[in-house]
Amino acid sequence: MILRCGNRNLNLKYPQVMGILNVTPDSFSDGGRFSDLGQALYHAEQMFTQGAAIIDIGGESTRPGAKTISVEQELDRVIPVVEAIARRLDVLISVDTSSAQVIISASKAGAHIINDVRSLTREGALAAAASIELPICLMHMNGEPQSMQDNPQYLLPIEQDVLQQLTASVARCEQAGIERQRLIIDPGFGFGKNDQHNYQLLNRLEALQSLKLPLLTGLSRKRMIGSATGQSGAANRVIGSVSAAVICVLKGARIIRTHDVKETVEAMQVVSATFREGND
Ligand code: 7PJ
Repeated sequence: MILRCGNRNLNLKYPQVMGILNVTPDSFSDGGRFSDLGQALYHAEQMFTQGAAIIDIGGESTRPGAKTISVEQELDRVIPVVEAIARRLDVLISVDTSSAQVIISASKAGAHIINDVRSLTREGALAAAASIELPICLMHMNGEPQSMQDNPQYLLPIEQDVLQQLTASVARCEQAGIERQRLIIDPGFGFGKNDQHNYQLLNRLEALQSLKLPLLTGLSRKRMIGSATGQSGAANRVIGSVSAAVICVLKGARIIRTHDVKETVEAMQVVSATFREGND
């Protein structure tokens, strides 16, 4: 129920909102507007004021077809932002990275959570994660970002594939010395999944509760939202995204990753008010 994040605690009895801070020049939904340090800090402060418990900083775009960047470029983009936020805001800092060097440097710079869409499969990432003491988010992905949306296929029902892959990732982490209580799981909406896969997964999301680990979901402004609402522009997908976030939380998710913090926090306040009157 309480996740230890470095020197801080995160209460997962109630849903918590993770605001997305992209420091990439090509992230699809905010188009690199926050690539400069001042802008990044301003956006982080705004999300904090709106009620984000966590700010998720990403320097490498994982959108389909995005260019890979060097570790040096990623460090240059991400670490100054981590340091600046750690100094100024009383918020948890998550770093969206797959690189061993960034994991280590982010931890030293004041990060509280590591969010790796590749689940520590890049060279050195597993050992890097074992050498620090922060929670790690492991995500399901089918394929690699470059090609994952080229006709994704599953042999098993999708939630079973997701559960199997996450179970294997968790076991691999435990074998490497990463304590189970440091792990967070994420089904990876949109990562090697077509619209039908994504909605089947959302419908059966409670299947992931069998791992008994904190569940994070990110559907914010994704294509699956547009495909249900007909909204092609990312900024017009807020209501659809918030609706999906509410479904996730009712099916067990406790961390919601979003671009739209104010709207998502309000929805989560209604969910929390409801949970508070429960018996558990
Ligand atoms: C996710 C993420 C997600 C986690 C991105 C986007 C694409 N990390 N990073 N879960 N998505 N843990 O925001 O549309 O779903 S990047």
